[in-house]
Amino acid sequence: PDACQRISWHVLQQQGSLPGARRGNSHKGEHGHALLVGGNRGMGGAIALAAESCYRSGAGLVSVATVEGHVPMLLSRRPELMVQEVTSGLALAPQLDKATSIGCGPGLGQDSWGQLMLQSVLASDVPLVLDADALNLLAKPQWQTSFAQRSVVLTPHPGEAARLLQVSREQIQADRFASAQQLAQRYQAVVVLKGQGTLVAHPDGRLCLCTDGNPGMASGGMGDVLTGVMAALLAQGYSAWQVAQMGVCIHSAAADLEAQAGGERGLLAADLMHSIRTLVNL
Ligand code: NPW
Ligand code: AMP
Ligand code: MG
Repeated sequence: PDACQRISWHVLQQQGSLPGARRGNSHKGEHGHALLVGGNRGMGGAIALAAESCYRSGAGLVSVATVEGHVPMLLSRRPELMVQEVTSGLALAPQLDKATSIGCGPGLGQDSWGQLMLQSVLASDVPLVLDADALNLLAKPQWQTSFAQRSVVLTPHPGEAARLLQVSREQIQADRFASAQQLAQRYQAVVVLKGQGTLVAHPDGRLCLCTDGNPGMASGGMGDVLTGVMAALLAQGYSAWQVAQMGVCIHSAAADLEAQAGGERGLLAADLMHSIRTLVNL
Protein backbone atom coordinates (compact mmCIF):
# COMPACT_ATOMS: atom_id res chain seq x y z
CA PRO A 1 0.00 0.00 0.00
CA ASP A 2 1.01 3.64 -0.63
CA ALA A 3 0.93 4.50 3.07
CA CYS A 4 3.74 2.03 3.81
CA GLN A 5 7.01 3.77 4.64
CA ARG A 6 10.30 1.98 3.90
CA ILE A 7 12.73 2.07 6.80
CA SER A 8 16.26 0.83 7.37
CA TRP A 9 19.01 1.44 9.91
CA HIS A 10 20.52 3.98 7.45
CA VAL A 11 17.27 5.90 7.05
CA LEU A 12 16.75 6.08 10.83
CA GLN A 13 20.34 7.19 11.31
CA GLN A 14 20.00 9.95 8.73
CA GLN A 15 16.80 11.11 10.43
CA GLY A 16 18.58 11.19 13.80
CA SER A 17 16.07 8.61 15.06
CA LEU A 18 18.57 6.26 16.74
CA PRO A 19 19.71 6.41 20.39
CA GLY A 20 23.17 7.90 19.63
CA ALA A 21 25.64 9.11 22.26
CA ARG A 22 24.97 9.02 25.99
CA ARG A 23 25.10 12.17 28.08
CA GLY A 24 28.56 12.59 29.59
CA ASN A 25 27.42 12.47 33.21
CA SER A 26 24.69 9.85 32.86
CA HIS A 27 24.52 6.83 35.17
CA LYS A 28 23.08 3.35 34.87
CA GLY A 29 19.85 4.36 36.59
CA GLU A 30 19.08 6.69 33.67
CA HIS A 31 19.38 4.03 31.00
CA GLY A 32 16.49 1.92 32.12
CA HIS A 33 16.01 -1.34 33.98
CA ALA A 34 14.66 -4.11 31.77
CA LEU A 35 13.08 -7.26 33.20
CA LEU A 36 13.13 -10.34 30.96
CA VAL A 37 10.73 -13.15 31.80
CA GLY A 38 11.06 -16.61 30.26
CA GLY A 39 13.47 -19.52 29.82
CA ASN A 40 11.31 -22.42 30.96
CA ARG A 41 12.81 -25.93 31.13
CA GLY A 42 14.52 -26.84 27.87
CA MET A 43 14.60 -23.24 26.62
CA GLY A 44 17.09 -21.45 28.86
CA GLY A 45 19.04 -20.32 25.80
CA ALA A 46 16.14 -18.17 24.60
CA ILE A 47 16.15 -15.96 27.69
CA ALA A 48 19.98 -15.90 27.78
CA LEU A 49 20.04 -14.49 24.23
CA ALA A 50 17.36 -11.92 25.05
CA ALA A 51 19.15 -10.82 28.22
CA GLU A 52 22.53 -10.45 26.55
CA SER A 53 21.18 -8.48 23.58
CA CYS A 54 19.30 -6.26 26.03
CA TYR A 55 22.54 -5.19 27.73
CA ARG A 56 24.26 -4.87 24.32
CA SER A 57 21.49 -2.49 23.22
CA GLY A 58 22.29 -0.11 26.04
CA ALA A 59 19.98 -0.97 28.95
CA GLY A 60 21.43 0.32 32.25
CA LEU A 61 20.34 -2.75 34.20
CA VAL A 62 18.93 -6.10 33.11
CA SER A 63 17.11 -8.54 35.40
CA VAL A 64 15.89 -12.00 34.49
CA ALA A 65 13.05 -14.01 36.00
CA THR A 66 13.33 -17.68 35.10
CA VAL A 67 13.05 -21.22 36.46
CA GLU A 68 15.45 -22.61 39.05
CA GLY A 69 17.65 -24.74 36.82
CA HIS A 70 18.70 -21.84 34.60
CA VAL A 71 20.10 -19.45 37.20
CA PRO A 72 23.71 -20.79 37.19
CA MET A 73 23.85 -20.93 33.39
CA LEU A 74 22.70 -17.32 33.06
CA LEU A 75 25.09 -16.00 35.70
CA SER A 76 28.09 -17.82 34.31
CA ARG A 77 27.31 -16.61 30.80
CA ARG A 78 26.64 -12.97 31.83
CA PRO A 79 27.54 -12.04 35.42
CA GLU A 80 26.23 -8.50 34.75
CA LEU A 81 22.68 -9.93 34.92
CA MET A 82 20.53 -10.04 38.03
CA VAL A 83 18.85 -13.42 37.87
CA GLN A 84 16.10 -14.79 40.06
CA GLU A 85 14.28 -18.04 40.18
CA VAL A 86 10.60 -17.13 40.38
CA THR A 87 7.95 -19.71 41.25
CA SER A 88 4.81 -17.59 41.72
CA GLY A 89 3.19 -14.43 40.40
CA LEU A 90 3.60 -12.85 43.84
CA ALA A 91 7.35 -13.49 43.77
CA LEU A 92 7.61 -11.52 40.53
CA ALA A 93 6.10 -8.38 42.10
CA PRO A 94 9.34 -6.86 43.51
CA GLN A 95 11.03 -7.23 40.13
CA LEU A 96 8.07 -5.68 38.33
CA ASP A 97 8.21 -2.71 40.72
CA LYS A 98 11.81 -1.93 39.74
CA ALA A 99 11.41 -2.46 36.00
CA THR A 100 11.07 0.33 33.42
CA SER A 101 10.34 -2.26 30.72
CA ILE A 102 9.43 -5.93 30.47
CA GLY A 103 10.27 -8.43 27.76
CA CYS A 104 8.18 -11.55 28.17
CA GLY A 105 7.99 -14.70 26.08
CA PRO A 106 11.34 -16.12 24.92
CA GLY A 107 11.28 -19.75 26.00
CA LEU A 108 8.39 -18.98 28.38
CA GLY A 109 6.55 -22.21 27.60
CA GLN A 110 2.80 -22.53 27.92
CA ASP A 111 2.58 -24.61 31.11
CA SER A 112 1.32 -23.33 34.49
CA TRP A 113 4.61 -21.49 35.19
CA GLY A 114 4.48 -19.64 31.88
CA GLN A 115 0.83 -18.76 32.48
CA LEU A 116 1.54 -17.43 35.99
CA MET A 117 4.37 -15.26 34.71
CA LEU A 118 2.33 -13.83 31.86
CA GLN A 119 -0.62 -13.12 34.18
CA SER A 120 1.58 -11.03 36.49
CA VAL A 121 3.24 -9.21 33.61
CA LEU A 122 -0.15 -8.31 32.09
CA ALA A 123 -1.41 -7.05 35.46
CA SER A 124 1.43 -4.49 35.71
CA ASP A 125 1.53 -1.20 33.80
CA VAL A 126 5.19 -1.28 32.73
CA PRO A 127 5.98 -0.84 28.97
CA LEU A 128 6.04 -4.28 27.46
CA VAL A 129 7.33 -6.37 24.58
CA LEU A 130 5.58 -9.72 24.14
CA ASP A 131 7.08 -12.47 21.99
CA ALA A 132 7.06 -16.22 21.37
CA ASP A 133 5.08 -18.20 23.98
CA ALA A 134 3.61 -15.04 25.52
CA LEU A 135 1.93 -14.57 22.11
CA ASN A 136 0.97 -18.25 21.89
CA LEU A 137 -0.78 -17.93 25.27
CA LEU A 138 -2.39 -14.63 24.29
CA ALA A 139 -3.86 -16.41 21.24
CA LYS A 140 -5.97 -18.69 23.47
CA PRO A 141 -9.57 -17.56 24.08
CA GLN A 142 -9.18 -17.29 27.89
CA TRP A 143 -6.42 -14.65 27.41
CA GLN A 144 -8.51 -12.17 25.43
CA THR A 145 -6.91 -8.81 26.04
CA SER A 146 -6.28 -5.41 24.48
CA PHE A 147 -3.55 -2.87 25.28
CA ALA A 148 -5.16 0.49 24.53
CA GLN A 149 -3.80 2.27 27.65
CA ARG A 150 -0.32 0.82 27.62
CA SER A 151 2.96 1.00 25.68
CA VAL A 152 3.16 -2.47 24.08
CA VAL A 153 5.03 -4.08 21.17
CA LEU A 154 4.00 -7.54 19.93
CA THR A 155 6.60 -9.38 17.81
CA PRO A 156 4.97 -12.39 16.10
CA HIS A 157 6.57 -14.47 13.36
CA PRO A 158 4.05 -15.66 10.77
CA GLY A 159 3.28 -18.83 12.78
CA GLU A 160 2.49 -16.81 15.91
CA ALA A 161 0.54 -14.24 13.90
CA ALA A 162 -1.60 -17.07 12.48
CA ARG A 163 -2.40 -18.29 16.00
CA LEU A 164 -3.27 -14.75 17.15
CA LEU A 165 -5.65 -14.12 14.25
CA GLN A 166 -6.89 -17.76 14.14
CA VAL A 167 -6.09 -18.13 10.45
CA SER A 168 -3.50 -20.23 8.58
CA ARG A 169 0.13 -19.22 8.15
CA GLU A 170 -0.52 -19.09 4.39
CA GLN A 171 -3.28 -16.53 4.94
CA ILE A 172 -0.92 -14.35 6.98
CA GLN A 173 1.75 -14.48 4.29
CA ALA A 174 -0.73 -13.90 1.44
CA ASP A 175 -1.31 -10.33 2.67
CA ARG A 176 1.28 -9.45 5.30
CA PHE A 177 0.32 -5.76 5.26
CA ALA A 178 -3.33 -6.47 6.10
CA SER A 179 -2.33 -9.11 8.69
CA ALA A 180 -0.02 -6.71 10.53
CA GLN A 181 -2.67 -3.98 10.51
CA GLN A 182 -5.40 -6.36 11.70
CA LEU A 183 -3.21 -7.47 14.60
CA ALA A 184 -2.40 -3.88 15.60
CA GLN A 185 -6.13 -3.04 15.50
CA ARG A 186 -7.18 -6.15 17.40
CA TYR A 187 -4.65 -5.69 20.21
CA GLN A 188 -4.36 -1.88 20.16
CA ALA A 189 -0.60 -2.35 20.23
CA VAL A 190 2.34 -1.79 17.90
CA VAL A 191 2.86 -5.02 15.97
CA VAL A 192 6.08 -6.28 14.37
CA LEU A 193 5.27 -8.99 11.81
CA LYS A 194 8.62 -10.74 11.40
CA GLY A 195 10.07 -12.52 8.36
CA GLN A 196 11.62 -11.28 5.11
CA GLY A 197 10.47 -7.64 4.87
CA THR A 198 9.47 -7.24 8.52
CA LEU A 199 6.47 -4.94 8.97
CA VAL A 200 5.77 -2.52 11.81
CA ALA A 201 2.09 -1.58 12.24
CA HIS A 202 0.51 1.04 14.50
CA PRO A 203 -3.14 0.74 15.60
CA ASP A 204 -3.81 4.13 13.97
CA GLY A 205 -2.97 2.62 10.56
CA ARG A 206 0.65 3.73 10.12
CA LEU A 207 2.81 1.03 8.55
CA CYS A 208 6.56 0.61 7.94
CA LEU A 209 8.52 -2.00 5.99
CA CYS A 210 12.10 -2.74 7.06
CA THR A 211 14.43 -3.27 4.09
CA ASP A 212 17.33 -4.62 6.21
CA GLY A 213 17.79 -8.31 7.01
CA ASN A 214 18.74 -11.53 5.21
CA PRO A 215 17.87 -15.25 5.18
CA GLY A 216 20.85 -15.99 7.43
CA MET A 217 18.46 -14.83 10.15
CA ALA A 218 16.35 -17.97 9.73
CA SER A 219 17.95 -19.80 12.66
CA GLY A 220 16.99 -20.58 16.26
CA GLY A 221 17.15 -17.78 18.80
CA MET A 222 17.13 -14.91 16.28
CA GLY A 223 13.75 -13.61 17.46
CA ASP A 224 14.78 -13.94 21.09
CA VAL A 225 17.63 -11.51 20.42
CA LEU A 226 15.13 -9.02 18.95
CA THR A 227 13.04 -9.16 22.14
CA GLY A 228 16.09 -8.13 24.17
CA VAL A 229 16.85 -5.22 21.83
CA MET A 230 13.27 -3.97 22.10
CA ALA A 231 13.18 -4.34 25.89
CA ALA A 232 16.35 -2.23 26.16
CA LEU A 233 14.90 0.56 24.01
CA LEU A 234 11.54 0.50 25.82
CA ALA A 235 13.38 0.71 29.16
CA GLN A 236 15.10 3.88 27.95
CA GLY A 237 11.78 5.67 27.51
CA TYR A 238 11.13 5.54 23.76
CA SER A 239 7.54 5.05 22.57
CA ALA A 240 6.40 1.63 21.39
CA TRP A 241 6.30 2.97 17.82
CA GLN A 242 9.90 4.27 18.00
CA VAL A 243 11.11 1.11 19.71
CA ALA A 244 9.58 -1.18 17.11
CA GLN A 245 11.19 0.70 14.20
CA MET A 246 14.57 1.13 15.86
CA GLY A 247 14.61 -2.42 17.21
CA VAL A 248 13.78 -4.09 13.91
CA CYS A 249 16.32 -2.02 11.95
CA ILE A 250 19.16 -2.40 14.47
CA HIS A 251 18.57 -6.17 14.70
CA SER A 252 18.33 -6.74 10.93
CA ALA A 253 21.22 -4.42 10.07
CA ALA A 254 23.38 -6.23 12.66
CA ALA A 255 22.54 -9.51 10.90
CA ASP A 256 23.50 -7.91 7.56
CA LEU A 257 26.89 -6.80 8.93
CA GLU A 258 27.53 -10.31 10.25
CA ALA A 259 26.40 -11.95 6.99
CA GLN A 260 28.70 -9.66 4.98
CA ALA A 261 31.60 -10.64 7.22
CA GLY A 262 31.01 -14.39 7.46
CA GLY A 263 28.17 -15.47 5.17
CA GLU A 264 24.47 -16.16 5.67
CA ARG A 265 24.64 -19.90 6.23
CA GLY A 266 25.67 -20.72 9.76
CA LEU A 267 24.86 -17.27 11.14
CA LEU A 268 23.97 -17.64 14.82
CA ALA A 269 21.74 -15.41 16.92
CA ALA A 270 24.59 -14.79 19.39
CA ASP A 271 26.80 -13.57 16.52
CA LEU A 272 24.71 -10.36 16.41
CA MET A 273 25.72 -9.02 19.83
CA HIS A 274 28.75 -6.95 18.87
CA SER A 275 27.19 -5.53 15.70
CA ILE A 276 24.13 -4.54 17.72
CA ARG A 277 26.45 -2.67 20.05
CA THR A 278 28.11 -0.94 17.07
CA LEU A 279 24.79 0.07 15.53
CA VAL A 280 23.27 1.55 18.71
CA ASN A 281 26.32 3.78 19.07
CA LEU A 282 26.71 5.21 15.55
P1 NPW B 1 6.04 -24.06 9.52
O1 NPW B 1 6.83 -25.10 10.25
O2 NPW B 1 6.73 -23.57 8.28
O3 NPW B 1 4.61 -24.47 9.30
P2 NPW B 1 6.74 -21.98 16.83
P3 NPW B 1 9.38 -21.37 17.82
C1 NPW B 1 6.47 -20.69 11.39
C2 NPW B 1 11.73 -20.80 21.94
N1 NPW B 1 13.05 -20.93 21.32
N2 NPW B 1 7.96 -17.47 7.63
C3 NPW B 1 6.99 -21.99 10.83
O4 NPW B 1 5.92 -22.81 10.54
C4 NPW B 1 10.92 -19.57 21.59
O5 NPW B 1 11.31 -18.43 22.31
C5 NPW B 1 14.03 -21.33 22.13
C6 NPW B 1 7.02 -18.44 7.63
C7 NPW B 1 7.83 -22.52 11.98
O6 NPW B 1 8.11 -23.91 11.92
C8 NPW B 1 9.53 -20.04 21.97
O7 NPW B 1 9.33 -19.87 23.36
C9 NPW B 1 15.35 -21.46 21.71
N3 NPW B 1 6.75 -19.22 8.70
C10 NPW B 1 9.57 -21.54 21.66
O8 NPW B 1 10.94 -21.89 21.53
C11 NPW B 1 15.71 -21.26 20.29
C12 NPW B 1 7.44 -19.01 9.81
O9 NPW B 1 6.43 -20.89 12.79
C13 NPW B 1 6.94 -22.21 13.12
C14 NPW B 1 8.43 -18.01 9.88
C15 NPW B 1 8.84 -21.90 20.38
O10 NPW B 1 9.16 -20.97 19.33
C16 NPW B 1 14.50 -21.42 19.39
C17 NPW B 1 7.75 -22.25 14.40
O11 NPW B 1 7.10 -21.47 15.36
C18 NPW B 1 13.28 -20.68 19.91
O12 NPW B 1 13.40 -19.27 19.73
C19 NPW B 1 8.69 -17.22 8.72
N4 NPW B 1 9.63 -16.24 8.72
N5 NPW B 1 8.96 -18.04 11.12
C20 NPW B 1 16.40 -21.73 22.74
N6 NPW B 1 17.69 -21.77 22.34
O13 NPW B 1 16.08 -21.90 23.91
C21 NPW B 1 8.31 -18.99 11.79
N7 NPW B 1 7.38 -19.59 11.02
O14 NPW B 1 5.99 -23.29 16.76
O15 NPW B 1 6.05 -20.87 17.47
O16 NPW B 1 8.16 -22.32 17.47
O17 NPW B 1 9.36 -20.13 17.05
O18 NPW B 1 10.61 -22.21 17.71
P1 AMP C 1 12.01 -16.01 15.38
O1 AMP C 1 11.29 -16.83 14.34
O2 AMP C 1 11.15 -15.53 16.47
O3 AMP C 1 13.26 -16.66 15.87
O4 AMP C 1 12.48 -14.67 14.64
C1 AMP C 1 13.29 -14.76 13.49
C2 AMP C 1 13.94 -13.41 13.20
O5 AMP C 1 14.71 -13.51 12.03
C3 AMP C 1 12.92 -12.30 12.92
O6 AMP C 1 13.47 -11.05 13.28
C4 AMP C 1 12.74 -12.42 11.41
O7 AMP C 1 12.29 -11.22 10.81
C5 AMP C 1 14.15 -12.75 10.96
N1 AMP C 1 14.14 -13.55 9.73
C6 AMP C 1 13.87 -14.88 9.64
N2 AMP C 1 13.95 -15.28 8.36
C7 AMP C 1 14.28 -14.20 7.62
C8 AMP C 1 14.51 -13.95 6.22
N3 AMP C 1 14.41 -14.94 5.33
N4 AMP C 1 14.84 -12.70 5.83
C9 AMP C 1 14.93 -11.72 6.72
N5 AMP C 1 14.73 -11.87 8.05
C10 AMP C 1 14.40 -13.09 8.50
MG1 MG D 1 10.68 -16.53 18.25
